[in-house]
Amino acid sequence: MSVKEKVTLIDLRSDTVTLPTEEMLEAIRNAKLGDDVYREDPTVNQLEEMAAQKMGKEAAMLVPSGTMANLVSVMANTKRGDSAILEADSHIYWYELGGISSIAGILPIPVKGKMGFMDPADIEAAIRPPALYYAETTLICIENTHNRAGGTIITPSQIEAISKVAREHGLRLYMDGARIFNAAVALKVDVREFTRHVDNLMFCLSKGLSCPIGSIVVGSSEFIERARRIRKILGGGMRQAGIIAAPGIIALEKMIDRLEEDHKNARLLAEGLVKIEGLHVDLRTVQTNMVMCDVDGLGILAKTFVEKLRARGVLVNSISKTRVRFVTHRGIEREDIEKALCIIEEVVKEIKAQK
Ligand code: TLP
Repeated sequence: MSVKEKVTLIDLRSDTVTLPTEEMLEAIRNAKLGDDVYREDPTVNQLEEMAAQKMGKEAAMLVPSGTMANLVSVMANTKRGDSAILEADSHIYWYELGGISSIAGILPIPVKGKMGFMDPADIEAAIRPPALYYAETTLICIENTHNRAGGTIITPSQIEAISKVAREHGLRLYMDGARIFNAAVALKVDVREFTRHVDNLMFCLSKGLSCPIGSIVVGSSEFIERARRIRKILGGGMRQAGIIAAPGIIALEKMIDRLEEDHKNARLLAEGLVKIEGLHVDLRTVQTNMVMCDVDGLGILAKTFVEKLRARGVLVNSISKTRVRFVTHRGIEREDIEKALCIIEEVVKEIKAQK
């Protein structure tokens, strides 16, 4: 393909596709490094301190991915043979290869939520108390924002209600906060409003915050010490990890507030999509940087819709037979949304014409 013919792709598959900023690349080049397994990488130490402070917890630990952050955290919160309550559409349950069962030895108890929020009464009903025949429930996991529900926010008061159940039953409460800053920015509250009700959490640097790699586990010093040993067993002990931490510091300093732009673009996209006959978007779920769109009304499979958009330069993911997920991020501007909407409208017209 010549340069002229090269089509510019509008990549709405995920905020994980974001590339690092020039400033991040510069910071990687200049990072002060050491061996982080000896806790001697000054850049990692700085990032971990910053993250703990920002989240209002005692300590933090850098890990390579969100998946490892969740697995390490579940392991550090439980013992093999325990059970953990999680939302039936949660990332841990759907997209992490069942690692909490195959590696952590945990029985997951899925509870169906509404827009990602599990009713505390349903959680309470799902708890398996200590008894000879039960896998004792020791952990509740929540996800915020909730990915499969469409980037929906579990509000601080909802978390508080769940934490009450956790406390009453002596369970730990963990939050997969991969996109917790999206929730904080959308509600215009300090992120600690969300974190203060949970025992520990993780968040991702590599999504809307635009870092190339990395997630951070946050909690009490004692929890993080345990998590460090588990990270090492899983092969996640990193050496000069300052090259990962350096852009993370910039992310925490400079990339949080701009998430609001992603939210505005997601709104714009959603409002455009609802006007296209045959597509369905539940606007109540469009709270942050995602839009879930049902294409059932077109009488085609989501994956066929995805292929047709791809052929026209718009990249999205299907998440079920009928649903397509759009995610906005730093690489997407208002004009990209407008262009994507035009293309989607044309594709829908073509599909209808073929019927
Ligand atoms: N989510 C990815 C895919 O795996 C689906 C995406 O494109 O959204 N928790 C949540 C809530 C996530 O959305 C993700 C990634 C993870 C954990 C895992 O993070 P990584 O990809 O760093 O292992």
